Amino acid sequence: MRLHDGGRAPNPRRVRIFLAEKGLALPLVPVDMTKHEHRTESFRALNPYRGIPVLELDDGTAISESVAICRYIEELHPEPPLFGVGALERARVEMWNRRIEFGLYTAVQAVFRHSHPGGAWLEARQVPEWAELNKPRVIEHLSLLDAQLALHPHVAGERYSIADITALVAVDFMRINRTAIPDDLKHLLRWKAAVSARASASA
Ligand SMILES: N[C@@H](CCC(=O)N[C@@H](CS)C(=O)NCC(=O)O)C(=O)O
Repeated sequence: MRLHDGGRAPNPRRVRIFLAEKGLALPLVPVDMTKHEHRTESFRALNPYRGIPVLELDDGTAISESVAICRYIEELHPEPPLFGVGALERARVEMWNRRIEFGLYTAVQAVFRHSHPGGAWLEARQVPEWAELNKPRVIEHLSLLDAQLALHPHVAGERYSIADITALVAVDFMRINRTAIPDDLKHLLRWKAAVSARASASA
């Protein structure tokens, strides 16, 4: 099994952190997006959607989509559980992971892809207005997360989960846009310090 990885790209980092939390190390195959290595015919054979990460199994089966890869790893290595335990906790982890991915992460990504020079080649055309419209959405999603973290130590509740991983990757990705967590979001800042101190955060 090996992971087609992308260095500083956020989605591969989600899987690397997940693996680190499980205490697993997989061989990494570097894919240099700046050299368009994910757009070659050989990569397209692995993932026609041309995104990283991709988990390649020993028989050549390719699994893409970060959450699908993490679910596969979770099935093989259930401890520690990162998708929740029991029906309610699993639903909460799913809810928060989707909220963060489709809310905060998507907004941060839109700002990057439509305003940062490094995002230009990823889009057919950068639309700076779309970046501007997404900047307040980032702050709105951070505030929603802060409200949740006022009540719970972790994003989906009492236990560290994949939702914390997605949130950390999204928050760290804000750096490229020079967006900081507002000082008044104290709960979010407390959570960020705690999850960043975990060994997995350096993955
Ligand atoms: N939904 C996919 C997204 C994969 C994705 O878009 N990855 C980015 C890197 S973070 C990528 O490969 N982008 C290449 C492109 O947009 O051309 C996942 O969760 O893995």
